[in-house]
Amino acid sequence: MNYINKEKKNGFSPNCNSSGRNRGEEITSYMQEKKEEVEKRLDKILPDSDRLLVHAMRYSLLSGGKRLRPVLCLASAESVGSVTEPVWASAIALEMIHTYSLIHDDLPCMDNDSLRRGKPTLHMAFDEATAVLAGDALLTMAFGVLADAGNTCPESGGHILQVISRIAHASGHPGMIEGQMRDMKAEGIQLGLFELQKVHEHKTGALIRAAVFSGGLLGGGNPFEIHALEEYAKAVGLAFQVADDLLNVEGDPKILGKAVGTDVAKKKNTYPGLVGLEKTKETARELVEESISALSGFGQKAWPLRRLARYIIERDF
Ligand code: GRG
Repeated sequence: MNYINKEKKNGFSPNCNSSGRNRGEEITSYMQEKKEEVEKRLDKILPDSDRLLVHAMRYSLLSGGKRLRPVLCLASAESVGSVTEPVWASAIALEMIHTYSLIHDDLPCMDNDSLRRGKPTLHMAFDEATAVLAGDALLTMAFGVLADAGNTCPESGGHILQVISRIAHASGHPGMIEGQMRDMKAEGIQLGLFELQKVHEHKTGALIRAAVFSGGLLGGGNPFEIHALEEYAKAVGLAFQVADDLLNVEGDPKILGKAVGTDVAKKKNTYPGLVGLEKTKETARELVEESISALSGFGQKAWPLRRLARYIIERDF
């Protein structure tokens, strides 16, 4: 899926870097490198065990995925400073929360999906009660990981508390769960564009914004930088969901690792359903440009964030 016609030069994001290497290739290896480190850390923090619960948690946590929220968190930290251990803790915690949300979202009482990341969903591979409990355990563990980072790095304590608060809001009733509730209750009811945007901002956008905020704050960003990162994340979060809506229409289930056409089948409110495919693609492009403009005051260190914004709407899965 490639909705970018031509790359806009804004002073920092030409197609090639100074060594002539293609930015598209570079972001792929950047993401791969981060993904591998995220997976190593997830594996270490939740080691294999003969306990059924741990086995179920690991089944979903280590079943692939793009690791986009951790990557955004790490890239945000790099754009303003550096990746410290508390940044890593946030990255790991965000992926645990994201995985829990997918497990619960796939349950028969929610979206009732049987395929995720190319594998049977957790309730299919185990059973429904185990899937509920594994999701619960991942969510609570995420906050333990953050608190432990505060204990290990007391000098970051104040910032870690801010991050805990932000992630709790983003994943809880003011954020992701409110989005899920709105989405569920709107099935079969035609929402307007404003209401649809609100669903997306809560359901998917809140955690993405929290990822960028956490990396920015713990990476050493100043209030101006954090403000710019928030603007970036707002546009990127919406672009992500708009792209997800498009993939549900035009994506390849083999590449996606999950079913397509489910939004229409379930009478879900989506951008393509509301404004059509062409307008949806245009919106995706505009959001990416908006996100990149928010970083106009940032230097070369923000190239992964800029390129990730493009990747988010160019991706095939
Ligand atoms: C807590 C039940 C509950 C739900 C929360 C976010 C959410 C609401 C549910 C997730 C379900 C979903 C399919 C949302 C649409 C967009 C989205 C989050 C897609 C999956 O995220 P990716 O593409 O997945 O980052 P990978 O597998 O790459 O991690």
